[in-house]
Amino acid sequence: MSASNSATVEVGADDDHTDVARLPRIVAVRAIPYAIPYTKSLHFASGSITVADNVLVEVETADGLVGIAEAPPRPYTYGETQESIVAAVERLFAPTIIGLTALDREAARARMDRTVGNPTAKSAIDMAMWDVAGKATGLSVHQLLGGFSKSLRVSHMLGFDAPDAVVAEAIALREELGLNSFKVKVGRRPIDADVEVCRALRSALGDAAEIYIDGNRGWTASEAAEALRKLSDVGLSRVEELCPADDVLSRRWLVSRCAVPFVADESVATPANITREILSGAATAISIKTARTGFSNSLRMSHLAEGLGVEAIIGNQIDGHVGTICSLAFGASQASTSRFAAELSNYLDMSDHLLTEPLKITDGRMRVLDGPGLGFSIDPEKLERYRLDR
Ligand code: MUC
Ligand code: MG
Repeated sequence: MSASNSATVEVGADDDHTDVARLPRIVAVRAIPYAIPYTKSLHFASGSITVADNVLVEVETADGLVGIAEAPPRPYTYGETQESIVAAVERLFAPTIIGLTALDREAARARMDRTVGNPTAKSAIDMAMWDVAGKATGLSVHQLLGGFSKSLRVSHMLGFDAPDAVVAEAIALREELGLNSFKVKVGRRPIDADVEVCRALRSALGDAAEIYIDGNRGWTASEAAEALRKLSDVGLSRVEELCPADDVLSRRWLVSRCAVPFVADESVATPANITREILSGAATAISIKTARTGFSNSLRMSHLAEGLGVEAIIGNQIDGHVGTICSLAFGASQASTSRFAAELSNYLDMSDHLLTEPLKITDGRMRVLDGPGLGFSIDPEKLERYRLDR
């Protein structure tokens, strides 16, 4: 592509740039749907998960290196399904990515953004490109992203259940893995069911445990205000999406009365969303999920949060094992996201995984995998067993 005199500039990487990079070009982008059941399903105000029906995305370069990431379909959050992710990757995005190198991430982003939506499909491609760039250079993605810390404290998401069952789950996780940070799903009606769960958790776990809540837009602003009033002595560290961001004025009213950081999660799927939500008073902190912003946009999200002076927490898109590795690599790479417990552990509820080596949580922390790339390998026999396209 050459510079033109006209006002329009073509979107894409130019040939000079890719020659300088001297990385082999991408020759294939594949989408592999698979399904692994959960042993314990997760229920929350906007939906539930009983099976990890994710899509593994592979980006292959001319020298045979393969970068891998995965996309979790969350129709109740982004409108994507497993089938739509496969179609978007194969039909819309692969043709625009093939021919680029793994370092042409900005060109890839611009080309994919000609299509609106599809955040997890785009993000899986972005992260697979980072993985293959790491493999090509012999460096870990975590180092390439910033490499701030070697491990993260882990926080676990607790779904809807009776108080006794939620307490038993949290205690078991603390005893077995040293977890002491818990995000409790709320947003049920009447609000007292959730209030009781939080109270029971605090009394069972003691003052040292971190407890915070996520409403997934389930309550109105006034229901959320009432719940916060009833929970005022429980010691929540923060609250998340208690009511819809689209209830613009009542959400602002709620946030202005909230004594702890109010986290925007599904309302900040893009960097522009952050600017809008934070500057309009609709939130005072953000959740970063690599499943929806990949690594390239997650960097933008964390830098923007830093610039705006708000806290950024690594959230969990109910990630599978590959998604967890991506969240961990990114979260530990930045000083701002390393400060807080990251939501990394819900893969524990899956009945199996695709990796050659299982993930580990020790003393409540996860250590980043050494590279190159993201540092994991897929077990071909397991993939054969769980893939849905054969
Ligand atoms: C979360 O933090 O909200 C549930 C729905 C979704 O989009 O993500 C999960 C977890
Ligand atoms: Mg959330």
